[in-house]
Formats: sequence, C-alpha cells, structure tokens
Amino acid sequence: EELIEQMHDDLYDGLKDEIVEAVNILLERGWQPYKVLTEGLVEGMRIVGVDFRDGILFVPEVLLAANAMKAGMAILRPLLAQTGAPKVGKMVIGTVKGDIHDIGKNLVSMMMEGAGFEVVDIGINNPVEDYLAAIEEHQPDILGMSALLTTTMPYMKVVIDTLVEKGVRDDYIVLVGGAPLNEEFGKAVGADAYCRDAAVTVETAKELMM
Ligand code: B1M
Repeated sequence: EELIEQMHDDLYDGLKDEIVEAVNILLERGWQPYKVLTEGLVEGMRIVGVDFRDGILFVPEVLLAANAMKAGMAILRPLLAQTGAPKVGKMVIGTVKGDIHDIGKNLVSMMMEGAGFEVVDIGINNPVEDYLAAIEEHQPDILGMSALLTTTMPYMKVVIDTLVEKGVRDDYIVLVGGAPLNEEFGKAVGADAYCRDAAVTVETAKELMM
C-alpha cells in the first residue's frame, strides 16, 4: 500500500494534517482502525525511533512526529473504544517520575478501553504520591506503569515497594511496560507481569482478572 509508505514519510516529517488525512482515507477504504494504528502510526514511529537513536533526528523533530502521531490516534481512539461491552475492570495508568514519554501509554489506554476496561490515565512524570492518590481515589483492579528510559524504569520498584510497605500491594494487579523493560525486570521489581505491547497488556489484564 503506497499510502502507508507515504504515512511513514509524513510522520517522519511531522506533517500532522497529512497524517490526519491519510488516517481518514484508509478508514474510508475500509481499513480496520487497529490496522491503521499498527501498520501506519506505530510502524512509522518505530522508524523515527531508529533515526533518533542514530543521531539523524533530534528532539524537536521527534516531537513533531509525536504530535502528528497523536493527531492520528485521536481519530482512532473513539473507534477502538466502540465496544458497548460491559466494563470488565478498571485500570489506573501513568508514566513514572522523570519520564515524559506518553505515546505508548496512551496506546495502551486506548486498547484497554477498546477491550472494555475503564481507564484512568494520570499522565506523565508521576511520583509515588500521585500513584497512591489515584488508586485511593479510583480503587482500580489494575495499576499500570510505563517507562521509556533506562534511567526512570527503576522507579517502578519504588512505587511497588511503597505499596508493599503500606500493606496494599496485593490489592492490585500491577502491570509494567515500556520499550527498555523485559520480563526479568518485571519480576525483579515485583510486578505481576511485564507487557510487551498494548495487545499483550489487554490479554494479560484479562487473564489476571479471572
Ligand atoms: Co525519547 N527516548 N527521549 N522522546 N523517544 C527513546 C525512549 C530512546 C529509546 C530513543 C533512542 O535513543 N533510540 C531513548 C532512551 C534511551 C534509554 O533510556 N536507553 C530516548 C531518550 C534518550 C530521550 C531523551 C533523554 C532525549 C534528550 O532529551 N536528550 C528525552 C527524555 C525526556 C524525559 O522523558 N525526561 C526524550 C524525549 C523524547 C520526546 C519528548 C522528543 C519524544 C516523546 C514524546 C511523547 O511521548 N509525547 C520522544 C520519543 C517519541 C521517543 C521514541 C522515538 C519513540 C517512543 C514512542 O512513542 N514509541 C523512542 C525510541 C523508541 O522507543 N523507538 C525514544 C512508540 C510507542 C507506541 O511505543 O512507547 O515502546 P512504546 O510503547 C509500547 C510498549 O513499550 C508498551 O506498549 C506500547 C504500545 O505497544 N508499553 C506499555 C509502553 N508503556 C506501557 C505501559 C504498560 C504496558 C505496556 O502498562 C501496563
């Protein structure tokens, strides 16, 4: 599909209007929202990530790409959430302290909503106090944490250790995710599971809710 390649280029160039247009065209052509998301936006951002790592793209350019991706996601969000199914559970999710990456977290939120979960998104750069306040207020079944930096991912252990100290760790299913994590890390910090991507998060959440 030519349009998909064009989308990757437009995302790379941070062209928000073009991304919005391409998403709408693909939907009109009958593409499933999930397919537009994964093959268009997520794949495009993966390419951006490679060139960011290699020093070909810099923060301002990546921010533009992220903005364009968010504009595309905004169109897909209601479509992915259209389920009408009864709520299967509640999740509080946020990116940990020191970390402002939120695209992956937003994607997880969207997919969880689409699967019938109620999601309370507490945003980025959350110190332990914010997680505690949110779970107290919303009484979720699941606490989700996201980290994209090797320097911020250890903070997940701070949050989980605090839950243990307060004697409430076992009141919640704790799921962690983010590109630099792995299964071993998830175990080491005391999470119930590491989730590789948004789809795996949905599967894991459903499994652990049973
Ligand atoms: Co950042 N950045 N960034 N960045 N950035 C990375 C993460 C990096 C890998 C790039 C690189 O070098 N290749 C690198 C980290 C290196 C490391 O730690 N080892 C990096 C760096 C270094 C930085 C800065 C330090 C750069 C600087 O300032 N010098 C800085 C840090 C700022 C901070 O947080 N304090 C920074 C800033 C930024 C931008 C602001 C420019 C922008 C973020 C915009 C935004 O999020 N609003 C940005 C971006 C966009 C990226 C890359 C290119 C893309 C991340 C992304 O959105 N991916 C990224 C490179 C990469 O990962 N390839 C990079 C798409 C997204 C769909 O995937 O987030 O992995 P992902 O989420 C997946 C899964 O991981 C999982 O499901 C998602 C969907 O399938 N998942 C979860 C994620 N969270 C989950 C939570 C769950 C479950 C699953 O809970 C249950």
